[in-house]
Amino acid sequence: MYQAVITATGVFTPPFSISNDELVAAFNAYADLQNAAHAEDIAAGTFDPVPHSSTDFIVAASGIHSRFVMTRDGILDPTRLYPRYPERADDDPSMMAEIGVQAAQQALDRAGLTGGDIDLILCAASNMERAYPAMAVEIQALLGAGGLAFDMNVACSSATFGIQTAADMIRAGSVQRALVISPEITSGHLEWRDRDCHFIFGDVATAVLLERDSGQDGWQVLSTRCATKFSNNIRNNNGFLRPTRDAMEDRRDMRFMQNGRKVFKEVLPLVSAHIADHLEAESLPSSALSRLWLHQANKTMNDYIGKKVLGRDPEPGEQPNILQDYANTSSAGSIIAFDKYSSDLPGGATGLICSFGAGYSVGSVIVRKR
Ligand code: CO8
Repeated sequence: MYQAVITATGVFTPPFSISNDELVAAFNAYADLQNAAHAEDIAAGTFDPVPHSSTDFIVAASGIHSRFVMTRDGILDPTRLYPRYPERADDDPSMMAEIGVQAAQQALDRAGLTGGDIDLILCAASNMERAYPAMAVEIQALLGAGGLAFDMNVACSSATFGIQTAADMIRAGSVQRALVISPEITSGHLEWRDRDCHFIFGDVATAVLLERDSGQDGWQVLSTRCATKFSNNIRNNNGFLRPTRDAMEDRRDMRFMQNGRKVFKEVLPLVSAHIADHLEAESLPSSALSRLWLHQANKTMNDYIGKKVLGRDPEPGEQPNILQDYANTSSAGSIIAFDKYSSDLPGGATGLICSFGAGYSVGSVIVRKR
């Protein structure tokens, strides 16, 4: 059996960002407009006033300070509060393919390879821009890659599930070089008019290049473990049956929905136990881990998981967060952290990439630097 090694990663960061203050100002202006328009209904008790959001709450509850977006157009307009992405012609590259290719090209350049060297492309993300043809096949064509390509959707865990899939195919010998690409345009799916979640997400694309191990520099994939457990607490009801419904109005549940408090409570023990079991199965004590690259949803969650896994408070830099700048980028978060905070580690260092989210789903990847 062959082994897989991560030889490069790439991150495409969108050119625009929105600070909490800008986001909250737009949301509060929207709330004021709504409340003025429904003043009589509010007085009659038939309309609940829209409460203001606050930067202090967002920072304290999540650790997020700002987020990157593919456009600011529309998101900060209090009469709209959702982005404006013009429709593209069928022959133009889709948005997801376009940013996925940029992340992939960065990884290829770093490894000194070209698209033609790749024989597996996985587009692993929480949303696909269309049902078919697969985004991955479009990316394969744009990169000039060979072999095969397909899409995977495991919400926030898509990238780690993609790494396991690619590593398994490399181990089995069916492919030699794979790109796991996670373009996350969360801005198109987020409900910017709901103060409970309007601050959570940001846009980005990441790419992970895996190759059959032939002694190259990089991170050996020592072990992968993925698991799922059904929950309705993070849900989106959009899908191909939607046009068959009699009521066709734009429903709230067609975008991101979550019961954040329940997710927080239920996912923490699930993830902590998953990582502990994975390490035990590999006979690795947590003290063997030089770094944790965790899913980037919430700073308090990461602090808790880090402490639980290591059995002590993580030292500064041992469990790097990027969510303060990027917010939650769904499947891409742990890969951004890995991309930005791994090159300083010495040869022989062992680390763990872990993502978790809707499904519920948890994926962990134990890697060792060559
Ligand atoms: N400003 C001011 N007050 C607010 C705001 C706000 N913006 N929002 C809520 N409040 C109020 C609430 O109304 C509540 O008031 P009250 O106590 O009077 O009822 C109070 O503040 C506390 O609210 P919460 O209990 O909701 O606050 P929490 O401390 O639980 O923090 C979080 C909310 C940050 C959402 C937290 O619960 C959390 O991080 N949970 C985990 C979330 C998580 O990890 N989810 C994973 C989702 S990602 C995923 O799986 C991928 C999905 C697919 C991608 C989709 C792309 C878009």
